[in-house]
Amino acid sequence: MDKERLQDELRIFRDRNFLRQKLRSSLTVYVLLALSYLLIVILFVVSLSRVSMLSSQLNEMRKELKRNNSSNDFKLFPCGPEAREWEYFSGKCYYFSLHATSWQRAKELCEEEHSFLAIINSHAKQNFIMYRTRNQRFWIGLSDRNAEGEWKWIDGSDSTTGFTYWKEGEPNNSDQNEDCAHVWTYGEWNDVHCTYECYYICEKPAPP
Ligand SMILES: *[C@@H]1O[C@H](CO)[C@@H](O)[C@H](O)[C@H]1NC(C)=O
Ligand SMILES: *[C@@H]1O[C@H](CO)[C@@H](O)[C@H](O)[C@H]1NC(C)=O
Ligand SMILES: *[C@@H]1O[C@H](CO)[C@@H](O)[C@H](O)[C@H]1NC(C)=O
Ligand SMILES: [Ca+2]
Ligand SMILES: [Ca+2]
Repeated sequence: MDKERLQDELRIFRDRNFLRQKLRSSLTVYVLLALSYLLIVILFVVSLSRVSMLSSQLNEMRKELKRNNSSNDFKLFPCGPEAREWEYFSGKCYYFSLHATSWQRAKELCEEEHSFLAIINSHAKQNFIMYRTRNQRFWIGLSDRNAEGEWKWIDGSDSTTGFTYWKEGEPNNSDQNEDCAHVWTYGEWNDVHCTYECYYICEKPAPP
């Protein structure tokens, strides 16, 4: 009788022990699982930040390359690689039109491009324009529309006191109706009626 009870108690004790052990081991598994989740999360965050760092570095490099490229382009095209129809000369940009129009319309077209009809105030500029216009008629920013015989540049400056390059016998105000100036053969200037249609030259400062 006593022996049987002893054996029973022993069995209960063993079962309890077994249960405790089982509990302990599953706890360890949970802890390990939690730890590995944490590790994965940390690794993920770290690699994400590395990737974003790398991509921002790449972006910077790409920007620098672009900047380098565009500074090279600006050496070749000082008026801007996207505005190659503008020709650079001595700190200014010039546009030589491909269409003929009246002086007033030419003035407006230049203004639409944030520029103005060319002002020729030096021999160097006169030469540049002469070579470029090749004996064709091109409007310049010179007129006596406001007062007959008072030739003024489009910026208001008086042309009679500064550089001039009139063709001999010009301005002749033919038919009392020639108030706008253009360059012509040998780049020499002539007055003609302002509704005459010819090419035109726009001018603006070169970009910094
Ligand atoms: C850009 O040009 C500068 C010098 O002009 C040079 O030091 C730099 O390495 C260049 N950058 C790239 C990305 O080529
Ligand atoms: C820089 O210019 C070269 C050729 O001049 C071109 O092959 C390259 O794609 C350009 N790079 C960028 C970032 O614009
Ligand atoms: C006056 O100038 C015009 C050009 O604008 C020319 O055709 C004409 O022959 C000139 N007249 C005289 C008298 O020189
Ligand atoms: Ca006139
Ligand atoms: Ca004339």
